[in-house]
Amino acid sequence: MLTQAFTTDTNSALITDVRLGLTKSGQKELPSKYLYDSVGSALFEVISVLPEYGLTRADERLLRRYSEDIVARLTPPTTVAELGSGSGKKTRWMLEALSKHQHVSYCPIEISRTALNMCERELGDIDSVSIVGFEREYLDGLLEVAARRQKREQLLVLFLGSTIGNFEHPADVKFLCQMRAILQSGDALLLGTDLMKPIHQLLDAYDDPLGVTAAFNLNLLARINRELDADFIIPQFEHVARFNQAVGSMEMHIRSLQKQTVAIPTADLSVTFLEGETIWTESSHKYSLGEISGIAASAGFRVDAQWIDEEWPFAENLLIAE
Ligand code: AVI
Repeated sequence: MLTQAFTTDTNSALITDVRLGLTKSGQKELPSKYLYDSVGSALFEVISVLPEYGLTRADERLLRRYSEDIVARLTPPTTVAELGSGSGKKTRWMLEALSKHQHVSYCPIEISRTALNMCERELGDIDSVSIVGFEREYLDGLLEVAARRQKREQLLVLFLGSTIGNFEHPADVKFLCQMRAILQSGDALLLGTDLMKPIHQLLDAYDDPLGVTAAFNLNLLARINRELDADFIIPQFEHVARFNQAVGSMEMHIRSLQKQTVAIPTADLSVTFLEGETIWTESSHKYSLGEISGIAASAGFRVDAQWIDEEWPFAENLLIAE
């Protein structure tokens, strides 16, 4: 049941980030969060069912198999906040397991209204679950959820799908620290992390033969055309996926196929691209188990339990705030 929604305006933030990212000296870049407008969110849903991209299915398998075990380790009553709920499909297993024991308040936090709507449609039928969506940046949303919690209620934060890997290190640790500062001791964080796997498998996953990931990436330029009235000619750019060995992350870039100048009137900007120059649009870190314990500890969490998918190396980590 959808009880309420809180909304915000992201357009001015997009203008600021486009200005900053495209006028930087050296590597141009755009924050990966802007990949998820309504077109991008729909394309990501398609990516998650591609045979080459096993991440989402691994996450789902673990939650389907182990949600009862995860719930058994919580200390109810528990309120659930989810950062970046996406379609909400994976969350069903957790909410169903938890709602066998208590009424559940579920607070998805998303900057995409489309994703929030999908999530509310997907999960709105579960008995004993009330949904309050927050159209917010993750930490702003979490602050609001934390402020509304009842005394003695445990907060369980779901941060699934290895979205943490999209924060470039050490921003991932900084983000976990900021999250920890909002939580109380004993609160829980269920953190999904994609694990390191053979590089050829990663390259296929991030540059699939159907070109869905390419469309997902290039949509960022199309979005800037739509929202900031820019004149990117999309076929003059191409999607690039590469593995950065030094940091253990997959990267997505958008490469300019020729020298060209693009006008972005709403941002009061004109940007020249050299032939072959790229815009860095996403990092996706692939963790080792040791690394996960390390980042958890430096952010003030202990690893309570881990569940690992063998088919597509991926870990679900239950972290408890110390
Ligand atoms: C959402 N995030 C964890 C995905 C990833 O794998 O890093 C986004 C994605 N980028 C390309 N394909 C999927």
